[in-house]
Amino acid sequence: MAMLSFEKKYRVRGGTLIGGDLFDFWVGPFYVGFFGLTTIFFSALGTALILYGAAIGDTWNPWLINIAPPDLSYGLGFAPLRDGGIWQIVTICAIGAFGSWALRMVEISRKLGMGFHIPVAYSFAIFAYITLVVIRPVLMGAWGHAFPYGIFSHLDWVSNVGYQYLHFHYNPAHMLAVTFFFTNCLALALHGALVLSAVNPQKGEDVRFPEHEDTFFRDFIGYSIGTLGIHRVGLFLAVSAAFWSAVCIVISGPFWTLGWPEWWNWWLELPIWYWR
Ligand code: UQ1
Repeated sequence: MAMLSFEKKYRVRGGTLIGGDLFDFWVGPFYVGFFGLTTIFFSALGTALILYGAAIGDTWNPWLINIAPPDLSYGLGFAPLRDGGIWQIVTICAIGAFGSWALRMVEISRKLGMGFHIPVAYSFAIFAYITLVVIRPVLMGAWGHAFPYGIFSHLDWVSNVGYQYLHFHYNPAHMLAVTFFFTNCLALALHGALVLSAVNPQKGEDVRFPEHEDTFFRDFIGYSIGTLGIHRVGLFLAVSAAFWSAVCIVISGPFWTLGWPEWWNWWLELPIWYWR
């Protein structure tokens, strides 16, 4: 396996959270570590269970394979394998795999003496998933409130849960989440375009540096956030999108049971409409 010239210098011992030197090795370009092994264990077991669930299910059509959570009548108890138990173990495997993946990021960051921004950012995605399949179902008293693992089946779940609250787009936290997703998209498009326009010139042209990037935005909107600042904004927008997504679903049911359009009645009930 070819090694990039800098890899020799940075492939140093240490930084592990668990296991000391025992799992402190690489396979080809990949760092392994204790959490590399647990990632492989949970992903392999979870995938095998999904395949088993598909095998005892009605279809091999990849769009229609469905691993459903237990019926609401099971509450927060364990269900038999064929009755939602597979979904429960797959969920444990998914959380185990995502958590292991985050802790492997932590070990690699420690090894390299870097900040923990990457695992912290990724943990917002894990938090959003755990909100859907653990926190909200626990608050509502049944695993059956979680979403099923399947392409069409999870789309149906999203649609049905949305209509349960009449019009989900009136959910203020959903509004925030959507706004963060769109703004994140705008920021990454601006950033990608700006960097390419400066440092990937046509043949024969010179590379432009941050002074040019700053000047473009000073000329354009009177303000440049700077080369470090744009990455701070990007991280903030991205984790905020995941965070408010989690908030918008966890408040639907546990904290608000009516239609979301009705939530806005507080506005109509403000004592300022006297003159209407
Ligand atoms: C920006 O100001 C900047 O600093 C030079 C970047 O760094 C390369 C950028 O990528 C972008 C997109 C901007 C402009 C962004 C804002 C919020 C003014």
